Amino acid sequence: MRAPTALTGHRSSVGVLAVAAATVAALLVAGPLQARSNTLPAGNLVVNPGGEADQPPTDTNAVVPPQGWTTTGTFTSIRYGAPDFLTTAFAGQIGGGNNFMSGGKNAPLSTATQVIDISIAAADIDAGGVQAKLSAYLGGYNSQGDAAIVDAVFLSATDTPLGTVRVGPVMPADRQNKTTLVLRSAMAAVPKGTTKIKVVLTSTRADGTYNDGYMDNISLELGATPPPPPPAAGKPTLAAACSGKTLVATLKPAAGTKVTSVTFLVNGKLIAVDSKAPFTLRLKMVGHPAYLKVAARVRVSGKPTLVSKTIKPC
Ligand SMILES: [Ca+2]
Ligand SMILES: [Ca+2]
Repeated sequence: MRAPTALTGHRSSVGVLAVAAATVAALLVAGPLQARSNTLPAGNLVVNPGGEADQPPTDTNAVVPPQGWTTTGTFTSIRYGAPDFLTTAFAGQIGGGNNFMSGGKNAPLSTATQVIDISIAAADIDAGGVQAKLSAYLGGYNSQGDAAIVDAVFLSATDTPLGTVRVGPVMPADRQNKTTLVLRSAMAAVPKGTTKIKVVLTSTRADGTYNDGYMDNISLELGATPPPPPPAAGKPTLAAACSGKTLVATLKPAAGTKVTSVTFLVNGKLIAVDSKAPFTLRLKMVGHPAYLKVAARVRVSGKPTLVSKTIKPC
């Protein structure tokens, strides 16, 4: 913990040299969104998602609330390359532009809030067909426990919260005690009745005087919910046995599947087609070779499947 007197109180007397090496850590990335329907707004819906609309001075004690956001505490845009903060080299690695955002000077808790109107997509949302992807680069300073989170809160037309999706926090252990940002992303179904999404950036101070919960490139996108995968159909089973000198082969459909027709083959030769359950082949054993390969070609929900069995002749 730092004394509350230093102007930029996050500075450690011993840790400054460890700051330079910025590492892009292992990413936890959700999959791509499906193609959008016509009513879904395209691309990142967040305004000024990375502080690029702002002109913060190099004096990091300045508090420059990012445009497009309603802030509390000392939430601010900061220039990459400001002494003892994230470097311009790191900004280049993540497409961070000129600025990032932070909890700022002195406040233990700083927030920035933006409400996004998505009522244009209400019909798709109410049909249950929309998902949201939230992502952000999040991090902090050296080994300090200051951290940032981003929430997207789904709101009804009357501002009732219907659900939340969150990314972060990225704790010191998640960033190897380095001054850096790590990409985090998450997906969630947009609840029916949602007409707005409130995006809340929260920086929380744990150490020192400066609130070093850092973030950049906040992104919120909407996409169509992908169709559920078809249920994995079980395989039908083929039983073959002798009844006297007659071979009896029976095709048993897997549970929950609908078999419409079965074609029985013996040693590759089509013998019979049965389109009514029970699916059975009865074959008198006259002059067959030492072994028989009995096969059934089955159509399960329109998809062809082959099952076979090798038996001794009766
Ligand atoms: Ca701090
Ligand atoms: Ca930026």
